Amino acid sequence: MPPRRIIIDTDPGQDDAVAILLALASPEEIEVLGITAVAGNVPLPLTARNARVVCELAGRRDIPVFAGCERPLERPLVTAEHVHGRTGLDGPVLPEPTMPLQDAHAVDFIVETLRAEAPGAVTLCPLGPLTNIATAFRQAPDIVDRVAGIILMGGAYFEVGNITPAAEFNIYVDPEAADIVFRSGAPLTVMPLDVTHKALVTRPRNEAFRAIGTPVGRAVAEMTDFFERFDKEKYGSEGAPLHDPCVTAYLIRPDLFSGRFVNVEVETVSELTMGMTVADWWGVTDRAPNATFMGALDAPGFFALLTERLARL
Ligand SMILES: [Ca+2]
Repeated sequence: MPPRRIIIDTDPGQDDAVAILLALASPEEIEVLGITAVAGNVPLPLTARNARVVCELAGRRDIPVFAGCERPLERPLVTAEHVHGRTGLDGPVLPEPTMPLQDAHAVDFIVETLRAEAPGAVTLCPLGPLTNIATAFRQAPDIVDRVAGIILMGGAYFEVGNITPAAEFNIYVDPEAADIVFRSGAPLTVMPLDVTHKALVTRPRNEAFRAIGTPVGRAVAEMTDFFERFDKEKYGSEGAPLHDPCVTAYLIRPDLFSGRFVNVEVETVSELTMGMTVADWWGVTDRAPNATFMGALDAPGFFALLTERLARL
């Protein structure tokens, strides 16, 4: 099998960083065509910076990085410095990037890449709010049928919300964009909190990253140290969830995940439940399935993969 050709759309974020590192460490399975930054965890100038920090950490200054939308389609931006720190990538001390940001807008890169490549050749991997993807679909509806698939981190059903009682952060920040993507007809694979809350960085897993003994291993251990403080306090769990790496791990080892192909719709009207992903897990409606909504994870297999791959960088 040739590697999957992907665009990573991201708002780094420590867990985005680990997701990107995993992709860059896995050239047999994944070819990263470009990284598109979006406003989310922190404002756009920082996510565009952080994406380049991560590429340079991986020794991949050749990856083109594009800046995209600086605010959601119809709402003011909500950020998450309370989780990710002031820079979005707090924890390790990493140098300011020197690789340039590309001149083109991220949305134009997404549109042009999908038009230039054969239909079904490019997979989109959104790790943040869906503003860039929805803007590309609105601007160029012809590209929707050319997308091989969208594998995204976002939403929740049984785990409900992490930014409001009902909504997961990525979907909550831009529910109108999420609604466009979930209704688009593109094949969707969703990594909701239901599965990412099973990818917990326990103390031994964090120590395994550190024990890699490389700058990448130490940086990942320090990043997970940082956001663990918040998550442990919030959830009382045994470690912080590594949300976004579920997306890139799925490209390498889909057998680590299982879920159901169901209908998922996004709440865009109710202030109380804004951004909730309403998944018809039990098939109680006749609404057509549109997404494979993951629920279970082989966590030991996931962390073994992550540690093995990060050690290559
Ligand atoms: Ca993210």
